[in-house]
Amino acid sequence: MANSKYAYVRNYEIADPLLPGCFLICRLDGHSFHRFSEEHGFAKPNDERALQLMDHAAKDVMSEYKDIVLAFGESDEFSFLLRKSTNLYNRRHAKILTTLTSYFTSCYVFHWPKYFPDTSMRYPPSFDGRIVLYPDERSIRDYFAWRQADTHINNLYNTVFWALVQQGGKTTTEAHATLRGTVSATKHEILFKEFNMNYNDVSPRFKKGSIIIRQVRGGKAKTHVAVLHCDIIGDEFWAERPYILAS
Ligand code: DGT
Ligand code: MG
Ligand code: MG
Ligand code: MG
Ligand code: MG
Repeated sequence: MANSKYAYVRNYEIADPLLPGCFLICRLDGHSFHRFSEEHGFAKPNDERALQLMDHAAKDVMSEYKDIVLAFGESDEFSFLLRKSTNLYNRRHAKILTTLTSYFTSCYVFHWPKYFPDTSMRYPPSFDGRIVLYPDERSIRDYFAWRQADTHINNLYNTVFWALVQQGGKTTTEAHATLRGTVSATKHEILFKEFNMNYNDVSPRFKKGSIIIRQVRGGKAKTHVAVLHCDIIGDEFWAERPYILAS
């Protein structure tokens, strides 16, 4: 009663439902991780601990939100696919986006000491987030292909770039200049000829990113989440797991 003359303000809250029948992809990305990675001494080009921490936070998100059927991570980002018929929080845009983003961020901070036992956090990290709706299976497959192709392109560039700097004694400006306009075959060749490095031997985690799926354990109804570093662009991944896009 006492509140009733104020309650009209509630009417200013506008509903923000996400279109039904569409797949949802929520992508989170570390805010200013160029700085965060520098300040916390991440190894270049890839810090295994930092990537494992990202995977751990993403696994926690998937364990908490059962409607996430697939996740893909690289660098400071993670993408989560929610099944197209999800009714999570009645498909309220802000509710889904903010809870996933804040839960991921909390898990990242919560697990930090496990992966960086000798480095205390110098300031609190944050992640931005967005949700994009996709209408069909083709666009979902192309979305994940886009992210994994990005992983590969960036990793090849960064691997050669840091080899030129760390082992080749070039400045960062010189290394950028050396790589400007080079095709992928040339980058492979520089690695092999100048640094005796075969790109094929680079860890699949760095080349392919992290794919997180649900797996059924021993025929029981119980599922657990598993991290893979495999190809997601070709048909095989999807043909083996038709359930990912089925519901
Ligand atoms: P943003 O996302 O617009 O707020 O800005 P940034 O700085 O987060 O830029 P972004 O997300 O495009 O690029 C990711 C940054 O994170 C990039 O500067 C390199 C850094 N980073 C990510 N993973 C690693 C790693 O494993 N090792 C190192 N050294 N740096 C990393
Ligand atoms: Mg970022
Ligand atoms: Mg950016
Ligand atoms: Mg990023
Ligand atoms: Mg409340």
